[in-house]
Amino acid sequence: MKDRQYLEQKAKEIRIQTIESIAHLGVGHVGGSMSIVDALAVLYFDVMDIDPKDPLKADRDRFVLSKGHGGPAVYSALALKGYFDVEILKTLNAPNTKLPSHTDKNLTTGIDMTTGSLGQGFSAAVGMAKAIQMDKAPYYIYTIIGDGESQEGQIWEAGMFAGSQKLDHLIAFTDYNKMQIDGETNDVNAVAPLDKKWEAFNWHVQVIDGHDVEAIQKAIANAKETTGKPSMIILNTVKGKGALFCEGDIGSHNMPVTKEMCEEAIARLK
Ligand SMILES: Cc1ncc(C[n+]2csc(CCOP(=O)(O)OP(=O)(O)O)c2C)c(N)n1
Ligand SMILES: [Mg+2]
Repeated sequence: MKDRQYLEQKAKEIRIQTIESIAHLGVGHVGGSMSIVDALAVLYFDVMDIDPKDPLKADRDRFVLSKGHGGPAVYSALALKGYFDVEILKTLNAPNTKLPSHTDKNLTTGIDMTTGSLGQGFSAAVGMAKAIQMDKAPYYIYTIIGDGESQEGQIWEAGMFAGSQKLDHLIAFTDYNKMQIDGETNDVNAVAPLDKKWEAFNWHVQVIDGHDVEAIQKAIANAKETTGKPSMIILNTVKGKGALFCEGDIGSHNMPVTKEMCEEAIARLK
């Protein structure tokens, strides 16, 4: 198990690369990328059984970013992990890029599912978890959904299936940043109480600080010990976490980022 200092350093590096790549393009999904960084640091640098030198090895753990617009943060984690050169991050969403704004398994080494249409990635993750169960395979499927995404009916259809099928190698996270594209999630279409909803669907539920790497490590360990149920780890997060110019702002969803904003935010992170 990696220690807090190491994982916080990795999270910082992912945040810096994410802001830099979005600033290089000039616009992007800062808010929903930055809120999942700590979970990504734990998954990619401590928990997941993956090998950047053998990205398609059969028994690897899988990660599905169902809220596919957070792609820039995943690309930063992949580059820092060694899947491809960090310089490639500068091609984010450029013409003919291998790093489109939303994750695409056919373009990017290390991406396990194409996502972006909210709700669909989660269904794919549930299907992968069913396959593991049928194969009696040892690995795990990790997935992150958004709180706004949780308004999609498809989430609950797939969630009901996973609970009833006892898919205990599925470990999901909700990025509960309380905001979506144009407002507060509970104003648009209230999702609370998320914990009780998932429990009612036969999921093992934990609610934690989504920016505390040790809490994330412990929750995943706890989820792995739970048999007969899929796990939902609700991450209380702040949209735009670590991006000085937009932390906690609804306007952080998809926004312009200038060189100056980038430099100031990175100086603050360091
Ligand atoms: C099916 C579908 N409807 C609408 C959109 C447009 N969209 C992209 S992100 C987003 C808001 C999602 O909110 P949330 O899941 O809370 O994301 P986060 O706060 O993490 O950015 C919307 C409506 C989409 N990608 N897919
Ligand atoms: Mg949200």
